[in-house]
Amino acid sequence: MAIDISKIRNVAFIGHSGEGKTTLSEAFLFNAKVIDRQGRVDDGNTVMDFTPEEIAKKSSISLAVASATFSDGYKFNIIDVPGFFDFEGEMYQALSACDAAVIVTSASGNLSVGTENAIDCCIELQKPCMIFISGLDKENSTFHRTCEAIRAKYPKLVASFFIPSVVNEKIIGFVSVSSGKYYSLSGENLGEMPEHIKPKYEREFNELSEVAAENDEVLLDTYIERALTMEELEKGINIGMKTCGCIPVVGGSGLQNQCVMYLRDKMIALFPSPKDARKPVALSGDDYVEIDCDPNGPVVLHVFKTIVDPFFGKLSVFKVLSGTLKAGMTLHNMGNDQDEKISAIYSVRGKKQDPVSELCAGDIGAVNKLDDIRTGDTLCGDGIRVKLDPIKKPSFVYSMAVYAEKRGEEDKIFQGLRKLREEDTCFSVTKNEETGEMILSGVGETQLDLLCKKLKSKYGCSAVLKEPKIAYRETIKRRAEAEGKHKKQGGGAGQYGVCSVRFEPGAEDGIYEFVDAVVGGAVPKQFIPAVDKGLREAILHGVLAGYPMVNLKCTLFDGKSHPVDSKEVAFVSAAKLAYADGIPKASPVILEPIMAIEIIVPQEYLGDVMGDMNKRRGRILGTSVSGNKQIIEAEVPHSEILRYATDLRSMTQGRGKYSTRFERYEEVPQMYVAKIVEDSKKD
Ligand SMILES: Nc1nc2c(ncn2[C@@H]2O[C@H](COP(=O)(O)OP(=O)(O)OP(=O)(O)O)[C@@H](O)[C@H]2O)c(=O)[nH]1
Ligand SMILES: [Mg+2]
Repeated sequence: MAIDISKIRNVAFIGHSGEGKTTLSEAFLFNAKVIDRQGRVDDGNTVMDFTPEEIAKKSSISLAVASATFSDGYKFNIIDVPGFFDFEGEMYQALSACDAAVIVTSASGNLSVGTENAIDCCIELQKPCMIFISGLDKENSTFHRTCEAIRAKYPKLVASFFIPSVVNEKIIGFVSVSSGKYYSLSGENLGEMPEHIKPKYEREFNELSEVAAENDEVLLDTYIERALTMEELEKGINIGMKTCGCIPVVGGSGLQNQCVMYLRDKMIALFPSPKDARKPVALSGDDYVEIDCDPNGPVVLHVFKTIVDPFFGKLSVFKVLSGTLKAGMTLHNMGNDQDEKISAIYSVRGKKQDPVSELCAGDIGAVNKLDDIRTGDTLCGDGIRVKLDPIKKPSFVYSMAVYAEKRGEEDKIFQGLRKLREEDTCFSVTKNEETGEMILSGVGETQLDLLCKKLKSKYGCSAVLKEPKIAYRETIKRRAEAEGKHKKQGGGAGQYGVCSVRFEPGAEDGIYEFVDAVVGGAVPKQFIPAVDKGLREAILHGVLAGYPMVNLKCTLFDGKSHPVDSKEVAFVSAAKLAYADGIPKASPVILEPIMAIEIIVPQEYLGDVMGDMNKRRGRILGTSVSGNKQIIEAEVPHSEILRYATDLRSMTQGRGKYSTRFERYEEVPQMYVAKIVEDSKKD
């Protein structure tokens, strides 16, 4: 049956961890009769949390998709997004496919960080959104205080569409602020609203009118003069929805399936269909073009998620941006310039897939076993070649060195991580050439630990994470001279070479400079390169802790030779001896990498974060204001911020963000040298 695009809603459920997104998804799917029993996260039997890791953790780890068509023909593609900070990338992937978002928050009376981040993200991306205050069945829940806490932070944007009717501290029904109708928790119209709600209704209606009016100048003028009509109210809300100028708040309980159908109706009324949503833009040649959600247009798919299932293989989940995708079509993957034959198409329901013959523009589905398709790829049919920009990712600020528990399994781990990167694009594996370590960088500790668990369960190899080695370096601060003498004589062929070298700070290239200042052939011409070679080899290891030596100028100014026994090896060795003798006399020091760091925190954490930076030997370069956030620019030794991702999160309850880049090397203060030397010996 052909689907009416205007009846499709692609919606991401986002927000703080543990506040009810997966539970709400379950109620939603139950109401659409996609499942005949509502599972529970705590029982590990929900549609959306289906991986063994999610079931064990009782919390979502990666986004999950389920399509649900209600009997009235409305088709919802729900994307349940994990709320935990480390999985922020999943939210961006989900929002790249969804035309709107429901931000699920618990009725605790507070504005949680995850709720705030989700609202900010929707505002930034201009995604229409709505807030669902969940858990109203719980004893101490408070819709009112939670709504007020959100409203306090986002005045003139947030408007309640929902007034609970409470009797004996229990919610028995609610009034819809936009229509004034009174409903039971299961959605039956109960007629006239109770008398005691009327004053509250008046207040909320005015609040809603104000929010609506703020979105249009004419409406605002009207609102100042008189109350808005229902029509005007709707107009203001509709304009506001498009730009997050109106964020409706509704409530209910996912677990008890209360008011979930009201939420559904509001999603239908207030969220755009893919046709009415902001058009995606993509690069066509050198220009960006808008892509029309036209089922008769050329086919364009955008892959926003990859799931690697042990039974089903690789599943690439996409949104059809344009055209109608039919099984058997060949599409061109703009990611790798290859053609792919799409033999089968599926509609997704958590871990289950239902074959479908076609998917029209605006809809979401999946293809399987196409190994070369990656998250973020754009696939195009005949007559069009466009490419969407990469999906936004959080910064990979948390890095650990990854080792194989068993020697010889390094390659298995590397290959395993490569596979895991198909599913989780928010980490990288690089080799630090200087320290020789394999570095795993991601968003946070939980994510990296989880990757290790998956390496074990999926690929049978055990990885161990360690704090990465710091790429220290060594140099000298003073000038010193030394003689190196290599002498092996008596019995057979002898070896003889002596060289006098002056060591001083300052090399032209910042690392090493060799100057030949020998006069009168004290070191014969043909052996001078041997001295250079010996020194080049020597500087790979400093004399203090064995880190590479930098900024060293070596002047060969004298030496001795023997007509028969002088050989290249003798001068190579003599140079190394001169180095070993000379450098300790030249005030050697250890240098440490200094990182430039930019930290963004809400004003209230500024003092704590700056104080903490000082304790880490950080230097604050300046602070500035951006919206309601403070930006701190500082420089800090790399060794002091190895776990900063975790520390900043706990300092700011997850509200702080930061990024770093290598700035320069600086001398390590004397008091830390002994520890570095000791650690290097252990290695
Ligand atoms: N009483 C009650 N409990 C709820 C409700 N919604 C969720 N819970 C419980 O809260 C816990 C977390 O719910 P989830 O649905 O997993 O929360 P989530 O938002 O998906 O969490 P993450 O996946 O970690 O982001 C579970 O124990 C749920 O049973 C609700 O409406 N009422
Ligand atoms: Mg969840």
